[in-house]
Amino acid sequence: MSEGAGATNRPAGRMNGGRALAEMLRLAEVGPMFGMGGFQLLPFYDALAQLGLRHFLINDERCGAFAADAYARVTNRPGVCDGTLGPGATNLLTGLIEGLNAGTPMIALAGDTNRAHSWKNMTQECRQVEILRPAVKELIRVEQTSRIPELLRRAFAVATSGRPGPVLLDVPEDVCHGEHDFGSDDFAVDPSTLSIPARRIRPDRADISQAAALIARSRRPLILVGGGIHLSAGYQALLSLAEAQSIPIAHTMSGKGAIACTHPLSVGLFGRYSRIANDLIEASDCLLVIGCKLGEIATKRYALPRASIPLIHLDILAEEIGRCRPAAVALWGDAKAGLEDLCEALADEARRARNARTEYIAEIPTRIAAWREEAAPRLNSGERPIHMARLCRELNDTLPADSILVADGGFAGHWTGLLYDTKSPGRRFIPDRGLASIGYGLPGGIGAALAAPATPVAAITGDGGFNMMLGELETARRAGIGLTVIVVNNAASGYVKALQHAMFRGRYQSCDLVEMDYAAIARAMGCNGIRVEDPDRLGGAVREGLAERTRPSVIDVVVTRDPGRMLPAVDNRTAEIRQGDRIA
Ligand SMILES: Cc1ncc(C[n+]2csc(CCOP(=O)(O)OP(=O)(O)O)c2C)c(N)n1
Ligand SMILES: [Mg+2]
Repeated sequence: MSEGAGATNRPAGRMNGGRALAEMLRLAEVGPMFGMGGFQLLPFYDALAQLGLRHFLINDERCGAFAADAYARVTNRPGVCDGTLGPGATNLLTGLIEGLNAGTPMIALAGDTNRAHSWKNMTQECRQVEILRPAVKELIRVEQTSRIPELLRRAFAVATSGRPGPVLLDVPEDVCHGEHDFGSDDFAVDPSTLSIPARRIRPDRADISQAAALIARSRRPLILVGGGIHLSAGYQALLSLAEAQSIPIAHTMSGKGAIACTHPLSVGLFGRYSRIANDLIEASDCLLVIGCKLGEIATKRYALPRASIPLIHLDILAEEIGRCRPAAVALWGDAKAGLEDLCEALADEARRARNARTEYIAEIPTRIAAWREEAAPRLNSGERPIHMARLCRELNDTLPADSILVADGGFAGHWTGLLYDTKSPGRRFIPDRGLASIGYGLPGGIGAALAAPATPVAAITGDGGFNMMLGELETARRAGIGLTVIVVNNAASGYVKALQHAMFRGRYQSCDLVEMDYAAIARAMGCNGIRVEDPDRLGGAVREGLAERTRPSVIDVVVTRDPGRMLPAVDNRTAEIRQGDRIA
């Protein structure tokens, strides 16, 4: 193990478990942490104060986990969150599963009962270890104060290796409050485990040759990229392969930013909603799937791609390959490493390949232009209530190239997934597609804004998702961040309402919300609040929000209430589309 930068900075001597936790996190140079205290972890909180580490009280531990997840996605360093015994720990659950499914490196701490009294109906006690275990990549129960540094070291190694994920340290009260004489060697930190990607593996050479041969033979190859490209930071390798071989790139919601959406080889989102990418998939003769699970949304509920199209599947998790579609060639390895190897294996072919694919590549601007023309009335719509496509276009026009957009689970994520354009490669569009919970937008925006204080950060969320998390506006204000929250106000649990419209002939149940003025609510909470009903005012409102650097802004956007016009396009789960519905 490398000595690391912190080697001279290690503590030694008698200290309690909470202090040992905080010292290790200090040495690991973690960023701001998110949690809510309780008796069990108070020595940890005390140590945070003494060491001057940043920790934010959050109003719901789920939000702490969401904020830590977004922090990690922006910085590539593990996000840290904590919850106290019982309800604090169980509230972490949803956020941890988001991180588990999305491959986000996270360290979570949960206080647990004093073992002298466990199972005697202690207040807040529950079987939290069993509840949380399947929600994380590894759950480590800490049984001795003396082992805290070692097990936290293990937590970082697990969180950042392979497909990254959250690791939970379950810390009994007596372990946290108990003391031990530590030596400075106990606090060794392995710097190579503190950020992702940690330790790359390369696919097998023979498999690379096979994949290269398949690509070389193909006339219409297409790259389908998922969130794994961000975890691997494989942007340059992806671009090199695509440009050298003339292979267009389509992305999932999580994979957006693999290549700038504005790049000529980007064909946009594929799956449930698509501009031109689904058509290109259907016409392809070789699909190269990179860091992508090919789950329900990416495959339009397993309708895409046709089984006859050979598929090369590159993934860091061997068991993910072929799960939903058999792979003609399985490449087990890191995305960047695998793309570099493919690029090298195909280098001699590059000129011939580009020549052979000239007509294929020339189709793309034509197809995009046709799509743009067809979509123009929506993208430029002046209608009131505001059209979602117009909102997305205004975001494209207004958000600077280096800005980050966090997108919540409802229409906010699906519409921007389809229509929002990143202008440079990188993780600048952050949707919570791991578990697709609503409510991620605001806390995710907090995590992203704290991770990139100099960067313009906006979060787009539904009104339902915002209602769920309203309390975190207080957190955002207390943190003094210039986060811009865009509320897609359709006075409904809109996706549900749209599905009830399409599938149940408008028999609506439990999908309407009270019409609220979220700008007024924001102002009452000491934030900037702007309500926008006129689409021509959207750009100015977003610019005003971004200009606020020390307090959050809420832009309440009144969008369509008509459930027949809410979906970005036909959702192929709905069998029936009625006359008058817009099917994008
Ligand atoms: C925690 C959670 N509950 C339920 C759902 C199912 N769901 C998906 S979209 C949606 C509608 C959410 O309403 P809102 O946040 O207002 O977004 P809208 O669809 O109206 O844009 C719901 C309930 C979910 N994804 N997450
Ligand atoms: Mg809504």
